[in-house]
Amino acid sequence: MTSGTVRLTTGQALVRFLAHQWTERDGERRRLFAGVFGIFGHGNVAGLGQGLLQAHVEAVEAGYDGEEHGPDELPYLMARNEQGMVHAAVAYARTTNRLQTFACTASIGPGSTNMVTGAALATIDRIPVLLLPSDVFATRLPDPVLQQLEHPLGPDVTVNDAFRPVSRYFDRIWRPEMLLASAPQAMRVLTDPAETGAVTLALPQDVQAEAYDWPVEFFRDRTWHVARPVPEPAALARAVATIRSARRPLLVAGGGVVYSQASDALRAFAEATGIPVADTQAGKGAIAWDHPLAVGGVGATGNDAANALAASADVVIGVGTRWTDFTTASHTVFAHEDVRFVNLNVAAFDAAKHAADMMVADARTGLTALADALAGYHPEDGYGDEIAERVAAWQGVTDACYDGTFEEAGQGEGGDDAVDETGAPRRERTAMAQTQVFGVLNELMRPTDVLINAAGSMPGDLQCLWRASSPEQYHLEYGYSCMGYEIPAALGVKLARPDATVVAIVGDGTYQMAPQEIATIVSEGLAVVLVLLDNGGYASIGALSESRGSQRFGTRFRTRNAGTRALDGAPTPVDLAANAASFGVRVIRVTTPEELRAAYLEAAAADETTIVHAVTDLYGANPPGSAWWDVPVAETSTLPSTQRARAEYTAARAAQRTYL
Ligand SMILES: Cc1ncc(C[n+]2csc(CCOP(=O)(O)OP(=O)(O)O)c2C)c(N)n1
Ligand SMILES: [Mg+2]
Repeated sequence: MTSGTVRLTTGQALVRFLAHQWTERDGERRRLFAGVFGIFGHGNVAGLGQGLLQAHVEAVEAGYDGEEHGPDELPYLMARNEQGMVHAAVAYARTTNRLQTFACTASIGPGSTNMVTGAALATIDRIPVLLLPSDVFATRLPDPVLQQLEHPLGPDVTVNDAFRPVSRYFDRIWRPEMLLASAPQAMRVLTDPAETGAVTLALPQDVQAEAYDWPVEFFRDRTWHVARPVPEPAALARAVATIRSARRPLLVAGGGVVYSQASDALRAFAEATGIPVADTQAGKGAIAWDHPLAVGGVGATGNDAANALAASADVVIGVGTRWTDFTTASHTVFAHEDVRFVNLNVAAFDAAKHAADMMVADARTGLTALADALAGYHPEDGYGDEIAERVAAWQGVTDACYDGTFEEAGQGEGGDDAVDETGAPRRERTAMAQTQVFGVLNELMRPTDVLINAAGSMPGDLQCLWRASSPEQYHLEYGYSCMGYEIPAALGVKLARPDATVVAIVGDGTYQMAPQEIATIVSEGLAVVLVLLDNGGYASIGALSESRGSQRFGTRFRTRNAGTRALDGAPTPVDLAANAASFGVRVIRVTTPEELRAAYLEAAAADETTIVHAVTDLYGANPPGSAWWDVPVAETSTLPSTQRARAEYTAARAAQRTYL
């Protein structure tokens, strides 16, 4: 046993502690922290910032050459926006199946609260990330300091209390020695698959610089064993009894299947039982798209085949899914009168949803146990043929969407498409449909490459169209569907998978919201591919607005029209490709699938970041929808468009179930 103490500041001690944390699962050991993202300000420059510098300098002096960093050192990456750095950390953690992550250090006040959105995303998506917002003086001697809230009812409340509801663990380190108790608990939550999410340690700026005599033991290497909980026998027996009673079962694979690396177990389960597998945004690719029992995306943005099977399923087995409204089509897609749920989830919270038979266990161990216990079981006769027929029909639709013939095949016909809600002509479809972009990418991307997206009209199209050949190929952030995730996520994924071609699909709305981390990507010398879909507005919200009677109000990038006083003037002349080029990256402009194909091949082969600027059509064509999403429409209105939409809404809501 090591004994004695070492005198370090809180900042220095935290760096050393974090550098010595490891995870282990299935016998493989990894550093829990690949490094620290940060942006310095007065809150952390002299505290944690000094600690990071000192660890680096000492490692260099000790002869660590940079290939392998020093044992007490954490590599530092300078971000451009605090929200972006949390996204990058989340993307890294997700890519490593939650076995590794980054810490993020920010200054007091705005630097810290800029991370709140990232914290919410991490917690909702169940992805580990350690947030280290700086905080006001513990001593309060110089109060009020720059950027201090001064809450009138409680001086111990600071802006960082905004992290509490979006963190799975929150503490404020008012004294250095509080770290001795709190830091290990923070590590426990980060590495617990059932509890993980954003973990926040708020660090008052004076405490960061304050010295303490730390027990040397605090800095020993510590390994966190990431659990694979096994199902309780009684819970397994209940689940098996329910599944054995099913004639038309359907399994829905969520992100938990991917994070548990349970693809082989899932495939074995499907093949042993003949139960088809649908997927959520986080679970897509858990089973390869061309497996005979893979039926693809289910729910509000799901495909016809999966949704038809969902509609008649008598037992629905959710594995590693949170059952969001997109997956359940707002509680309408599972429409069988007596539908029952079996939930296999490492988190009891998620397992309990929809009055399910709860199997609280790791996805891999749970699926293996289920497959064994279901020996001899099969769904009703003819189910397999029906699945094959439905999936084949949908693959025909996908082909047509990919090659751009889908619109001609049906959707473009009919009067409604020619005019908008005000009666004005709107469809001069001159640009490529984004589904054609996905067709090109799907054909060219390898199973080991990664496609990233989070918000806009793209997630819906991808959920029903993307043919994911591996779990790592499809990286959709759809728990928070946060505009601005995509570019920093490309950074995080590339750091985790340097050999993959990492492709982020970035809408023009998302690009304008948060392009900053391109600078970080460039300064780290990383080569990623960003495909910027420039359609002149919010295709997603525009279509939603129109369908809910709000006439695409405020969803196009147009200039103010002095005549109408609305934003329906000329298209805004902002040149996003030129803007992207200003980051010092290569930009290729494309307008056709053929140009895109050539640009992608060039970009994927390049050793620098490339932005492919693709002009796409704001109005689709999008794949046909087969399910509903609950977005309430104004109950009373003077606008006929809204009145019509309200009537449709009321009718659709009648199908909503409670699953109690
Ligand atoms: C941070 C954030 N703000 C607002 C939204 C709501 N929202 C969802 S999609 C969208 C528009 C996205 O526009 P763009 O990136 O151009 O994609 P497109 O809809 O054109 O495909 C908005 C505003 C969101 N998801 N995230
Ligand atoms: Mg757009």
